[in-house]
Amino acid sequence: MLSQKMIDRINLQINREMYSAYLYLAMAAKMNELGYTGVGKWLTAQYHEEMFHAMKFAEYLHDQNAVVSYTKIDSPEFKENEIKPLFQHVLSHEKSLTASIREIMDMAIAEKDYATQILAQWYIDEQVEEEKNATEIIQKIDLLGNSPQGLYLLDAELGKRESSAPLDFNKI
Ligand code: OFO
Repeated sequence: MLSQKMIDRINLQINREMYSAYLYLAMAAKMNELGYTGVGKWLTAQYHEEMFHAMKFAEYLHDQNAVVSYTKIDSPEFKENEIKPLFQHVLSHEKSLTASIREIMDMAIAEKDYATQILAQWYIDEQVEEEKNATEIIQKIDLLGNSPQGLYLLDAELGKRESSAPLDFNKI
């Protein structure tokens, strides 16, 4: 059984994951508008990943007989309309999510809540991957010298990404 404090904190995290999904969807729209449809596809896949993260937390609350609260999602905020600053924003956003997940782990450890520790560990591992993905894209942009030809090739490569997020959350 989860503490009310933990239930509230996981519900807050669900909102943060959904905000992340919304942010990446808005970024995808901007990139598509600018003709970077490969980057748009990558960001849309990222949107699906974030929705999966939100739904995984919601399913966990259901499994623990706790109430899921879906609260207001803020409007996505970003102003970047170039590839490199955009991915720098993605990376810093992912770092903020990592810090947020670590708070859940810290709380779970303090409460001796072993089930939530195992769940939080899944997200901690996922965050290593998410930060790595954004970092590698920034490195590639630097290697290509941020040139138009390089960005064209990068756009084509990023457009190959398919979301691996499962969409069959039938309990939610
Ligand atoms: Fe991109 O991360 Fe969710 O948690």
